Amino acid sequence: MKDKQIEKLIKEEEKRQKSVVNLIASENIVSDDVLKALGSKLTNKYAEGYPGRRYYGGNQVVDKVENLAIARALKLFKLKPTEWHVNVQPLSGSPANFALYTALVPVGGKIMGMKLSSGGHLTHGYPGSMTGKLWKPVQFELDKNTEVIDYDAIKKLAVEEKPNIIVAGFTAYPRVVDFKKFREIADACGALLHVDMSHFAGLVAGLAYPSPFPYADSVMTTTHKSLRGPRHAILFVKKDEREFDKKLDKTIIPGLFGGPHENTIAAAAVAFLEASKPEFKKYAKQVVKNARVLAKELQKLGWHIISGGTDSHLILMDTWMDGKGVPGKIASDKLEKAGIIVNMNTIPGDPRPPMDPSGIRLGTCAETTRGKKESDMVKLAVRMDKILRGK
Ligand code: DSN
Repeated sequence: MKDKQIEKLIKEEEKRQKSVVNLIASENIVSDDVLKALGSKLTNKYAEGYPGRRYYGGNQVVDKVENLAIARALKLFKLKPTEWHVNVQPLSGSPANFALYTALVPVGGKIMGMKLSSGGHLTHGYPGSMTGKLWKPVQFELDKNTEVIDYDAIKKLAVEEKPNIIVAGFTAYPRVVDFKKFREIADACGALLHVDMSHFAGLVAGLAYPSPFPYADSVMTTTHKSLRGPRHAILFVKKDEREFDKKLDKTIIPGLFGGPHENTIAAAAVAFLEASKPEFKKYAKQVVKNARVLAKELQKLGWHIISGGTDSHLILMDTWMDGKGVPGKIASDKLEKAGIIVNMNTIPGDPRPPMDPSGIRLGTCAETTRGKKESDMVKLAVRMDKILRGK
């Protein structure tokens, strides 16, 4: 590079990434092909509109790129183009969820989702997010004893509150979500069911986690977490007489976004192809196996693992344990000093504040990409335990 300052910083970051154990549940390590597409000259092109209907000239090639991304996204999740529509233009997860609500929920309507401190997301109706300001939020929490979703309690709340849309999905919930039950709840109160599968999309593609598609009206995923693609998002809506496809496309452009990032769309298409290969199924299964072993070993060493384990790539660990351990921020700092990167996280019903919570969140996507197996997780748990206990 001619820009030596940026070149130096890129190298510095590459070195940092190589030298640490990455347990950030929402991160992964992309292939060189994904990087090549991201850094390609596709970034030079303006392409407002959709394939065959662009505002600018010269879009013959990027039309093919976007159509390929659309076809691969549908194929990856085994969806018929007659039944599902996908928009591959959203720039990331939060604006994608915002676009979906804008398209399908009248402003002032109600969005029901999991509370952030229980493992939801800002865009699932957190009062500080625009999704909790422009729409009325209805938030549900986990069962305090079992630390898992209480479907009966959610149904009761949904029938009382009658939300326009229910969001099923999480950023810090380790268990399988029963999408069929969420469908029944949505039907019981006349709501739409939107699934945010950003965290587990790669596991769905790799058949290591249940698919939400048989039950949802709409599905959003980022492409950079378990799916191992670029920093991006895509939105699926059911294709039927409700015309969600038309409403969504109009909301994306001209409603909210300008020109799509065709280099990123190409990189997402690369990731969709990679995720459709048999090796990716092995990868997804290994991600879950590794997370299960890490959770079990940490539990054996005396740590409180929320919900007693995991069914996914994600572990929520209570490091504070009512004063018997260390707060999440200190735990995260101690681990980072020793070369293990995690993020502090609230735990369900956390007595501590969000910026100094009781726990940490762990995930096995990145380290499984690096080839780590169950035996590595056993060693990692012992190492983490020693660091956290200051042994
Ligand atoms: N920040 C992401 C995560 O870490 O889960 C969600 O937006």
